[in-house]
Amino acid sequence: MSSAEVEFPVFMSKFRQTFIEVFQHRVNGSVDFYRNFSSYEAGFGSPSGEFWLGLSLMHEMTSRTTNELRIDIQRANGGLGYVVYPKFRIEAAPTYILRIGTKTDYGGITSAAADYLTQTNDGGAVNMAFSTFDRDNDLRSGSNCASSYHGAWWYNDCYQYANLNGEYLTPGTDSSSSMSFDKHVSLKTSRMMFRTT
Ligand SMILES: [Ca+2]
Repeated sequence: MSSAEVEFPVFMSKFRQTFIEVFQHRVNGSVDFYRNFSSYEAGFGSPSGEFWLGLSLMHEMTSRTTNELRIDIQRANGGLGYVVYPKFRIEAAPTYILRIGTKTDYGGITSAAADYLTQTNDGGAVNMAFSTFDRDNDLRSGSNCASSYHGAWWYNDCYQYANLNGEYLTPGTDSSSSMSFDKHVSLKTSRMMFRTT
């Protein structure tokens, strides 16, 4: 056995214990998140600032391992919230369907709000395809949720209340097209990440 074959499993073990991949981060509205489907597929922005990693890479990174999703939010008043979902996976192109299980942990938001993403009706994002203003994969007939709410998301018909790629407005602004998570109020920051479990 070569040394490379011996060392590889050790490296993987360390990797799996410490690896956290942030795939969405917004802090000040400096990057425009109202983008087309190919932008969301390829990713945009900078990891040192605001960015979206890209659906193609997210699929590659979640398709061979078991991962959990964590979402961190900060409100206009500085209040923090988070929620964790198991079994996070992004399905393959062309629609990049979102898979997650029922929440395993949460704080700073209500239990009911932590379940909005996993509702299978009434606007839940789970099992939905990804939509942008130029790619209507949502369940609302006659209009495009991404266009209606200035976002890009796993829209259902259309959403409640998670719209984390919505418009960055002055934090605290009451708006259904804003960067929001548990109510129609614009957040100050948003961070979405996953790790292998
Ligand atoms: Ca539609």
